[in-house]
Amino acid sequence: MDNTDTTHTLKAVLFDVDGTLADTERDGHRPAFNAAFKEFELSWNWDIPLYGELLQVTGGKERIRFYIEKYQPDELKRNDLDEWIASLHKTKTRHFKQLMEQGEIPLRPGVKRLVRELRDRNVRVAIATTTTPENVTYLLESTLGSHASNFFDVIGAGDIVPQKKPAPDIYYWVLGQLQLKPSQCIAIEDSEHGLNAALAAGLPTVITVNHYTAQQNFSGAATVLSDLGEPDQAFTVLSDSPEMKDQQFVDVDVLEKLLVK
Ligand code: XBP
Ligand code: MG
Repeated sequence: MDNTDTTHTLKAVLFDVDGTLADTERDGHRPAFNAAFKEFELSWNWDIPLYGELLQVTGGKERIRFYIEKYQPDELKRNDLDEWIASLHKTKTRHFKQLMEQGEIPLRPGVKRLVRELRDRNVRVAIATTTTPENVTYLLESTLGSHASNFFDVIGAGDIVPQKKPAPDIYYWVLGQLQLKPSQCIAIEDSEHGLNAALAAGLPTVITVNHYTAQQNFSGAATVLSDLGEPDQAFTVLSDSPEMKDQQFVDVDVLEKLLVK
């Protein structure tokens, strides 16, 4: 590598939240949606397989609408449909907060270690997610402590951009806030929609798969891993990635290698 070439020095890592920082979808968002449905006296129940199908639509309000269109079309007759969905979703966010406060959803392997290393090595840390901004705070505070949001230089979340992933809008927004080029950054994602959003913004992307995303198409990813790994808990490499040879976990040095690949 040409050490004078600063365009290929890692300046920031942009983390997705749901499924990447923590397994929030199955045991966080899904039960929160179900609790909101109950509070609204709806007989709807999003079980684990159905929620997997619904994850093709990103964003909670958008996901509820998609479900109504497909499975509860009678509700489309409501003349206050938009407001009703917004209110149902607000209730879901309250339940999600309660679940996070119970502290039962841990960060995925390697997340805390890597965030700390990035900060120690002056690589900026950012978030790019479709989830509601409050949810990011709830998760970070329940896992990293009450000042956790301060560890992140930029937090891009929810409705601040017109289009959610797989559109690249949220990544463009975060890159704009960081005032960095995509060639100076790496995205970490868990899903095909997330990968497509990051790639469309020009970002090299590391995938850490989970229960819902393991079978998805990750072509174009810099590498596909089981998780970020820990020194005593090696990741599994799921793609053909020479940079990952002899590597047990993701650290700043290996991210630098992925940047120039
Ligand atoms: C996450 C999402 C979110 C959550 C729910 O996608 O799609 O909608 O499921 O959050 P990604 P809200 O990980 O790609 O950002 O209900 O707050 O929208
Ligand atoms: Mg995700």
